[in-house]
Amino acid sequence: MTVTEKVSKINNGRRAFLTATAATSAALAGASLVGPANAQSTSEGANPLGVATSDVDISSLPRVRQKLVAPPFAPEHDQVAKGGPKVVQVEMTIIEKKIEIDHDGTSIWAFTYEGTVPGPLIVCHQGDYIELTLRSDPNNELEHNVDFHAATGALGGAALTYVQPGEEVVLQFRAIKAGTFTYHCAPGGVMIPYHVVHGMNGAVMVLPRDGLKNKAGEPIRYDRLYYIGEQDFYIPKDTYGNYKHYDFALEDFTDSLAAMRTLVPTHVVFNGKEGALAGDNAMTAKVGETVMFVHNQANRDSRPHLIGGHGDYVWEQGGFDDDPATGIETWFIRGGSAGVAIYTFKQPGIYAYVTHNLIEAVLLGAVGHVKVEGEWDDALMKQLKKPTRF
Ligand SMILES: [Cu+2]
Repeated sequence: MTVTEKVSKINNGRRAFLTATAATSAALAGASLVGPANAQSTSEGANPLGVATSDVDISSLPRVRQKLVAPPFAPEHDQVAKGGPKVVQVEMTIIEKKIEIDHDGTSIWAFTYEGTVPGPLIVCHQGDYIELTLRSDPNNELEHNVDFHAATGALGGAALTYVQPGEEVVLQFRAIKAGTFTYHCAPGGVMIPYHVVHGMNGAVMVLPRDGLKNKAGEPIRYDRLYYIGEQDFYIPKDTYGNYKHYDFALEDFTDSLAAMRTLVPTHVVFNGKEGALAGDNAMTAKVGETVMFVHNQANRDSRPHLIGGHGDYVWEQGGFDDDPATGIETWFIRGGSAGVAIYTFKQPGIYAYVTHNLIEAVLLGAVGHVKVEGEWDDALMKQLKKPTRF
């Protein structure tokens, strides 16, 4: 079967998937880019600001352009919203590109939003509208789209964002839930997991308008934010057990599906490549600084743990309407979600940020570092005797 025939077959599979999904016929027939928020409003009722969604004249709202940045960083944003709801305009270009994923030069034809794995973090406040212009690079081979778990209806927007190479589409959705949410490509059928495990996922953070709070209602603020996208890869091997290399996107399709069916990843890495957040690429902080870690895993469960530190406040399911867990050691990120841990560093040194399946961390690559500067506090830890023969 040629690549074209394969794509055609896959697209037919996608249509079958869509017709089997209850949401779609109405969504596909009725949704337009002009009025989806209004159309949804009657069932949404009051929004968090006490304003019915149907009463919002979107065209009169302030429009702000958010410049997306490469992970592990976050776009500039206010932790407490200034003013009422806004339209937050973002642009993403889908780029298929060959990337190296480990120190041995193992490669994959990745499907990316904005050229990075994970795709960039988008930040807004609850009640804001996100207006996404999604483009597919003309040099791409495949059809792509995006399913925002932060969005409501039309398969998270997936049904309204299919783009072929060289096309662009504009989607607007209202961020009605506060929290961190995965987004990922979902073109249909087997192409959904195939694209997701080729790097095509990212996260949206929807902050409460009045900012984050602890259980007592006191404000929680952060000095830095790091955005970690954990990616499981399933790289096919040849008969000698060596990882295979491919010359173009989709060439790995049959081999890749066979590797995916094992459910055993060959690589579990942070930000697209073994070591992307370790050593010279370590995240940095200072003693006394409060750091937010946003951890996204679009496909598979994970157990983030900061070795030598804690999660002071953790929303492991990502929902900011819930009270954060406090003072915990390891948090659980369900596949298909993003969660948040906040920690105020108390000691200098190198911390390892891992998934505490330590086989995956050490053998498969899921290790990052946080390099923290500052004064050591003997009251918290002190070596009372150096190693000596007893
Ligand atoms: Cu895709």
